[in-house]
Amino acid sequence: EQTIYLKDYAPTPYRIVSVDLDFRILEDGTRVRAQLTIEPRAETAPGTPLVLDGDELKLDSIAIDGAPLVLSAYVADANSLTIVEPPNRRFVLDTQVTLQPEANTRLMGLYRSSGTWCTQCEPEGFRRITYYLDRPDILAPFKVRMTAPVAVAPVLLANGNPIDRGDAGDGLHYAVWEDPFPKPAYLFALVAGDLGAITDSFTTMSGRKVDLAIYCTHGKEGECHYAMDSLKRSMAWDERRFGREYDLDIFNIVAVSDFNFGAMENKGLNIFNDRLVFAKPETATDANYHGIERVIAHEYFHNWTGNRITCRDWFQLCLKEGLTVYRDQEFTSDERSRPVQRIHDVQNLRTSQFPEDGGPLAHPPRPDHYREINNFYTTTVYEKGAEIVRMLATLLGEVDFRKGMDLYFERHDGEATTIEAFIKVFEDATGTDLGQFITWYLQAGTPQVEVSDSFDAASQTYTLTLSQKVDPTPGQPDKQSLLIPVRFGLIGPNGNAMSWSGVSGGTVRDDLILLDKDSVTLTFTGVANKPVPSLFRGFSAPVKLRSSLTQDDLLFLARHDSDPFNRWDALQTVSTNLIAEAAQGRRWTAAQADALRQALIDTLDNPELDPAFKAQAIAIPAETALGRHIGKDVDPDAIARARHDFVTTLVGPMADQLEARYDALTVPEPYSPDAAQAGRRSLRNGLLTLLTAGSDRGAALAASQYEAASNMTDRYAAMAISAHYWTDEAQALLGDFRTRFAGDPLVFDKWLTASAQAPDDGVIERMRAILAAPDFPRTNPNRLRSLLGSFVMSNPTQFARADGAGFRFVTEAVAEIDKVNPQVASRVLTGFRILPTLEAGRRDAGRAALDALKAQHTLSRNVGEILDRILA
Ligand code: BAL
Ligand code: ZN
Repeated sequence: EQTIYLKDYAPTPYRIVSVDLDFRILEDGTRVRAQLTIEPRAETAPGTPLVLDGDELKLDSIAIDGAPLVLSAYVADANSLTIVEPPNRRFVLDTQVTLQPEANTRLMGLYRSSGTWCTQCEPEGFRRITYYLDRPDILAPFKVRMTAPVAVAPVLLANGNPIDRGDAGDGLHYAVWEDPFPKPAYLFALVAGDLGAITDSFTTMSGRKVDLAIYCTHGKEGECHYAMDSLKRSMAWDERRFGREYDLDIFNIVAVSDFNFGAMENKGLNIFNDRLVFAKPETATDANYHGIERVIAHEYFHNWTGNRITCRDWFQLCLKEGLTVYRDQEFTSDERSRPVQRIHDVQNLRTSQFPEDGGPLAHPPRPDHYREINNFYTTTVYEKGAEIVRMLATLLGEVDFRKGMDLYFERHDGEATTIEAFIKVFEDATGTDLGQFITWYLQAGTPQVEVSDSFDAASQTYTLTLSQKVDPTPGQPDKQSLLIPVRFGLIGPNGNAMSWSGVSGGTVRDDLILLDKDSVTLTFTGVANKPVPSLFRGFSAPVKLRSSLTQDDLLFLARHDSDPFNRWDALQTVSTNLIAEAAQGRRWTAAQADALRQALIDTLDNPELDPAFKAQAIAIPAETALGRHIGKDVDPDAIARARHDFVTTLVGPMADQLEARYDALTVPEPYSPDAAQAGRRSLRNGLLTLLTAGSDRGAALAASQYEAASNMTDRYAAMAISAHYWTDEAQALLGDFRTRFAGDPLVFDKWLTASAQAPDDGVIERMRAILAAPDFPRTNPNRLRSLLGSFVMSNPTQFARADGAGFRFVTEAVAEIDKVNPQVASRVLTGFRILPTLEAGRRDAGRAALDALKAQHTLSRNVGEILDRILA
């Protein structure tokens, strides 16, 4: 199968000057007429063929400048339309194709979701709508006319501004939309359906009024208000923080039920997975509200970082995604709590990106080859991409970072550009050489940083050595040293920050060490006492830190560090070390457990810490996180046992105290999704988790919390905790939840997730039954991911069962899903990336399941690529 290489990039011989589309949308099919104004580039040799992309299109007619083409003038095959000898001047190519949106279960191109016609074009869906140069460096203004039955589709939306609408006879009506901003085809969108809406407006910083609307299924309007509020706050934030104003007079969002991504940033017409729009307290959790706010912001921010400035080719995906994730993380940090958000984002990075970067699917944030671009919408491109932008901001400082961003918007507005151009604006705006820094984009793998230190009391000298190393990754055996920003502080015996009079041996700027070689040794003079170093404050670089700190040092940091991230991380490191060692046969001492217990109690009692932070601080690392920490010959059952023993040891003596705090922690009513209330709920549910995991009192508390809950956050937490620890009440609660919320698909997803995480031996049979039920919506990505994604990513003892039953269940499901929606199938399959970390028996069982998948089925390019990379 064909591999595409970055080094082969070349502009097309022809450009598209403008696009005129006419959609006739009918129940029995959609006819698309495209009039593309095309011209050869100055350097194009006359007679060079024009090759347009196409996928599953049925060509009805083709003409150039009004004259139908004879059969010998063009070739239409499965993936392209070639005009053998186009005119050597500007011309209009006029094609007509017929689509069957009803049959489009891949959800790429034009498809139907609950009766609504909608589109998804990124990355290569537009070629499923019409023949086109379907690549992001082809930018053109679009005009779109849509005709559809007025009864079924009274709402007709596309990008840009509405310029005309009216009656088309025979029960049809039409609308015309025009987008004045040239755009790549991946940002094209249309929606036709019978939808309700809420409307609002936003006045921009220059005083322009923008009409806002969120469209949804009738009856769901009341659940769109938090999304609308998030949108308005996003628009205001981007003006304040980045000076970016919205550029059209209208901004529409549409929520649909069947969607591969979370949402899509189409110009002026964002289309959303409805799980990231709808929220009401009885059915949405605090985490759902948080997710809605974040993704609404993310898609809106793409208007500048993605749409106004787009990517030259798909290798540059993280140019828009990493940067936009950085922007949405900053938005949430400003709107909520910065430290809590940082911990949340780093946990997500460690949970999803680090394992990707350390396994068979590792790739650089800017890859240099792919078989299927859909497989590169990864956490490396998104979340590591965001970390790289964050490091840039750390290295340059806020003022210079903003100068670079301003230059980026000024220099590249309207362009399709590259990572190199992005880095160059920061060099030009600030005079900084970023030649070494760009390696972060080009090199895969998580750096490991080792630390050693020593103190000489006589000379009052403190020596700190930092070394970096990146293990080989697929295709990249040799690694270069990176420029790693290390934010740090030295903490004295009394818990206060220590100063020094001089430092030599490397570059230290204020609280920032630049680790720019394989190893750097810094000598600090004028240091009065032996300090405890606090390194990578705020997680200043996406690395794995191997420090030589003792448990005492770590608990000292947990109490005294002025950096909240490192306080949290110190506690996590202590419990990770103790459980991981126990899983490998070295049990903790009573003194170690006592000291950690006391540190947790002190954290809970500290009036200066906010509840959301406390909830993060008392959390015990997940089994999957412990498996990653151990890294090789992992036996998930041994980890689960060690974790269970450890939590029991830890919680036993403080169960009374935890329960008293649980009882005393009240959350004001009525429900509000704000950060303060959500933080109190998360602490209360964190206490419930500890009590359930480590004592025999949690189960009953969870059951009564489930009954008494007045919001989904508390009800879902009680059920999910019970299922996760498989309490005696778990099955009854799951059963009640299922019937109580029957008919609400997004709540059904929660039930699927909790069900898939049950660790008991019956879980696979129950999941088989769920999937086999005749009414299971097997074409809906949310349902499939809630069940299978949750299972592969967070049920390690059952997914990686020694007898291979978990692996086989998943590969059999993947084979079925692949026929319907390859993107969903390949995403589920990525769960097998853990194979190299497992002990030999489980590893072999996993490979056997993958080998059988490969041997027994005709697989999509999506699944085939992931499979081959894991098996390589
Ligand atoms: N561009 C695809 C969805 C997103 O990242 O916003
Ligand atoms: Zn994005």
